[in-house]
Amino acid sequence: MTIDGEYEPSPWDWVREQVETYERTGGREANTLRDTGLPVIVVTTRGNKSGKLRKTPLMRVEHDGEYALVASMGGAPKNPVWYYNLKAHPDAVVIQDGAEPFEAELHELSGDERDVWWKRAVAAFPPYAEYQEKTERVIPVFVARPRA
Ligand code: F42
Repeated sequence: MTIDGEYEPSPWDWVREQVETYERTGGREANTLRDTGLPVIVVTTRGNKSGKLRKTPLMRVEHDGEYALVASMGGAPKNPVWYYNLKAHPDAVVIQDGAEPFEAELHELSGDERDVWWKRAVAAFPPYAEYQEKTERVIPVFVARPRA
Protein backbone atom coordinates (compact mmCIF):
# COMPACT_ATOMS: atom_id res chain seq x y z
CA MET A 1 0.00 0.00 0.00
CA THR A 2 1.53 3.32 -1.06
CA ILE A 3 0.67 6.92 -1.81
CA ASP A 4 2.01 8.68 -4.89
CA GLY A 5 5.00 10.95 -4.60
CA GLU A 6 8.75 11.21 -4.44
CA TYR A 7 10.33 9.90 -1.23
CA GLU A 8 12.63 12.36 0.53
CA PRO A 9 14.59 10.54 3.28
CA SER A 10 15.05 12.15 6.72
CA PRO A 11 18.11 14.42 7.09
CA TRP A 12 18.87 12.54 10.34
CA ASP A 13 21.14 9.52 9.61
CA TRP A 14 19.80 7.30 12.42
CA VAL A 15 16.21 7.93 11.39
CA ARG A 16 16.87 7.39 7.68
CA GLU A 17 18.76 4.16 8.39
CA GLN A 18 16.05 2.85 10.69
CA VAL A 19 13.41 3.41 8.01
CA GLU A 20 15.54 1.78 5.29
CA THR A 21 16.25 -1.34 7.34
CA TYR A 22 12.68 -1.62 8.62
CA GLU A 23 11.27 -1.45 5.09
CA ARG A 24 13.88 -3.76 3.56
CA THR A 25 13.20 -6.48 6.15
CA GLY A 26 9.43 -6.03 6.38
CA GLY A 27 9.79 -4.89 9.99
CA ARG A 28 11.88 -7.87 11.13
CA GLU A 29 14.89 -5.62 11.84
CA ALA A 30 15.24 -2.04 13.13
CA ASN A 31 11.85 -2.49 14.79
CA THR A 32 12.74 -0.97 18.17
CA LEU A 33 13.99 2.41 19.37
CA ARG A 34 17.73 1.85 19.55
CA ASP A 35 18.42 -0.75 22.28
CA THR A 36 15.31 -0.04 24.38
CA GLY A 37 13.55 -3.12 23.03
CA LEU A 38 10.40 -0.98 22.61
CA PRO A 39 8.71 -1.36 19.22
CA VAL A 40 8.29 1.27 16.54
CA ILE A 41 6.09 1.79 13.51
CA VAL A 42 6.93 3.76 10.35
CA VAL A 43 4.54 6.53 9.31
CA THR A 44 4.56 8.06 5.83
CA THR A 45 3.28 11.63 5.48
CA ARG A 46 3.20 14.17 2.66
CA GLY A 47 5.39 17.25 3.17
CA ASN A 48 3.24 20.28 3.83
CA LYS A 49 5.44 22.48 1.62
CA SER A 50 7.30 20.13 -0.72
CA GLY A 51 4.53 17.58 -1.26
CA LYS A 52 7.26 14.89 -1.05
CA LEU A 53 6.77 11.71 0.97
CA ARG A 54 8.41 11.69 4.40
CA LYS A 55 8.89 8.56 6.51
CA THR A 56 8.99 8.88 10.26
CA PRO A 57 9.55 6.11 12.81
CA LEU A 58 7.35 6.56 15.89
CA MET A 59 6.80 4.45 18.99
CA ARG A 60 4.20 1.73 18.56
CA VAL A 61 1.19 2.63 20.73
CA GLU A 62 -1.49 0.20 19.60
CA HIS A 63 -4.91 -0.58 21.06
CA ASP A 64 -7.61 -2.67 19.34
CA GLY A 65 -6.06 -2.12 15.91
CA GLU A 66 -5.75 1.66 16.36
CA TYR A 67 -2.50 3.56 16.81
CA ALA A 68 -1.59 6.72 18.71
CA LEU A 69 0.91 8.98 16.92
CA VAL A 70 2.63 11.07 19.59
CA ALA A 71 4.36 14.24 18.37
CA SER A 72 6.79 14.34 21.29
CA MET A 73 10.12 14.92 19.55
CA GLY A 74 11.90 14.23 22.83
CA GLY A 75 10.12 17.10 24.60
CA ALA A 76 11.56 19.75 22.26
CA PRO A 77 9.87 23.18 22.39
CA LYS A 78 8.48 22.87 18.84
CA ASN A 79 6.29 20.27 17.22
CA PRO A 80 8.01 17.96 14.75
CA VAL A 81 7.48 18.83 11.09
CA TRP A 82 5.50 15.64 10.53
CA TYR A 83 2.78 17.08 12.81
CA TYR A 84 2.21 19.86 10.25
CA ASN A 85 2.37 17.37 7.40
CA LEU A 86 -0.47 15.40 9.01
CA LYS A 87 -2.52 18.55 9.59
CA ALA A 88 -2.03 19.64 5.96
CA HIS A 89 -2.54 16.22 4.36
CA PRO A 90 -4.56 13.97 6.71
CA ASP A 91 -5.69 11.91 3.70
CA ALA A 92 -2.13 10.91 2.71
CA VAL A 93 -0.98 8.67 5.55
CA VAL A 94 0.46 5.17 5.45
CA ILE A 95 1.44 3.18 8.54
CA GLN A 96 3.75 0.18 8.57
CA ASP A 97 3.59 -2.10 11.62
CA GLY A 98 5.27 -5.28 10.47
CA ALA A 99 5.35 -6.52 6.90
CA GLU A 100 2.30 -4.85 5.36
CA PRO A 101 1.84 -1.08 5.19
CA PHE A 102 -1.75 0.19 5.24
CA GLU A 103 -3.45 3.49 4.45
CA ALA A 104 -4.77 5.15 7.57
CA GLU A 105 -7.36 7.72 8.55
CA LEU A 106 -6.69 9.80 11.60
CA HIS A 107 -7.68 12.73 13.76
CA GLU A 108 -5.98 14.78 16.44
CA LEU A 109 -7.17 14.13 19.98
CA SER A 110 -8.29 16.49 22.71
CA GLY A 111 -9.99 16.27 26.09
CA ASP A 112 -10.96 12.90 27.52
CA GLU A 113 -10.06 11.03 24.34
CA ARG A 114 -6.54 12.42 24.49
CA ASP A 115 -6.28 11.54 28.21
CA VAL A 116 -7.17 7.91 27.52
CA TRP A 117 -4.65 7.61 24.71
CA TRP A 118 -1.97 9.55 26.59
CA LYS A 119 -2.09 6.92 29.35
CA ARG A 120 -1.75 4.19 26.76
CA ALA A 121 1.17 6.05 25.19
CA VAL A 122 3.03 6.41 28.49
CA ALA A 123 2.38 2.74 29.29
CA ALA A 124 3.96 1.78 25.96
CA PHE A 125 6.82 4.28 26.19
CA PRO A 126 7.32 5.73 29.72
CA PRO A 127 9.71 8.54 28.60
CA TYR A 128 6.74 10.35 27.00
CA ALA A 129 5.82 11.50 30.55
CA GLU A 130 9.24 13.15 30.98
CA TYR A 131 8.99 14.70 27.53
CA GLN A 132 5.67 16.34 28.49
CA GLU A 133 7.25 17.77 31.65
CA LYS A 134 10.17 19.18 29.65
CA THR A 135 8.05 21.25 27.27
CA GLU A 136 5.47 24.05 27.56
CA ARG A 137 3.45 22.74 24.61
CA VAL A 138 0.77 20.10 25.09
CA ILE A 139 2.24 17.21 23.10
CA PRO A 140 -0.12 16.51 20.20
CA VAL A 141 -1.57 13.02 19.88
CA PHE A 142 -3.37 11.61 16.83
CA VAL A 143 -5.25 8.35 16.65
CA ALA A 144 -5.02 6.43 13.37
CA ARG A 145 -6.88 3.39 12.11
CA PRO A 146 -6.76 1.41 8.86
CA ARG A 147 -8.85 3.14 6.21
CA ALA A 148 -12.09 1.26 5.59
N1 F42 B 1 9.50 11.28 17.29
C1 F42 B 1 8.35 11.60 17.88
O1 F42 B 1 7.93 12.79 17.83
N2 F42 B 1 7.61 10.67 18.57
C2 F42 B 1 8.02 9.38 18.65
O2 F42 B 1 7.28 8.54 19.23
C3 F42 B 1 9.27 9.01 18.03
C4 F42 B 1 9.77 7.71 18.08
C5 F42 B 1 10.91 7.37 17.34
C6 F42 B 1 11.37 6.05 17.29
C7 F42 B 1 12.46 5.71 16.53
C8 F42 B 1 13.11 6.70 15.78
O3 F42 B 1 14.15 6.36 14.98
C9 F42 B 1 12.70 8.01 15.83
C10 F42 B 1 11.59 8.37 16.61
N3 F42 B 1 11.14 9.67 16.65
C11 F42 B 1 9.98 10.00 17.32
C12 F42 B 1 11.79 10.74 15.87
C13 F42 B 1 10.98 10.94 14.60
O4 F42 B 1 11.22 9.85 13.72
C14 F42 B 1 11.32 12.26 13.87
O5 F42 B 1 12.62 12.17 13.38
C15 F42 B 1 11.19 13.47 14.77
O6 F42 B 1 9.89 13.48 15.35
C16 F42 B 1 11.40 14.74 14.00
O7 F42 B 1 10.44 14.81 12.96
P1 F42 B 1 10.51 15.94 11.85
O8 F42 B 1 9.35 15.72 10.92
O9 F42 B 1 10.60 17.29 12.49
O10 F42 B 1 11.83 15.52 11.12
C17 F42 B 1 12.88 16.39 10.82
C18 F42 B 1 14.24 15.92 11.27
C19 F42 B 1 12.91 16.37 9.31
O11 F42 B 1 12.82 15.35 8.68
N4 F42 B 1 13.00 17.53 8.80
C20 F42 B 1 13.01 17.66 7.37
C21 F42 B 1 14.11 18.56 6.95
O12 F42 B 1 14.50 18.45 5.79
O13 F42 B 1 14.61 19.32 7.81
C22 F42 B 1 11.70 18.26 6.94
C23 F42 B 1 10.79 17.16 6.54
C24 F42 B 1 9.48 17.74 6.06
O14 F42 B 1 8.43 17.13 6.31
N5 F42 B 1 9.45 18.90 5.34
C25 F42 B 1 8.22 19.52 4.92
C26 F42 B 1 7.95 19.27 3.47
O15 F42 B 1 7.06 19.95 2.90
O16 F42 B 1 8.57 18.35 2.89
C27 F42 B 1 8.25 21.02 5.16
C28 F42 B 1 9.18 21.46 6.21
C29 F42 B 1 8.88 22.86 6.69
O17 F42 B 1 9.77 23.72 6.55
O18 F42 B 1 7.77 23.11 7.21
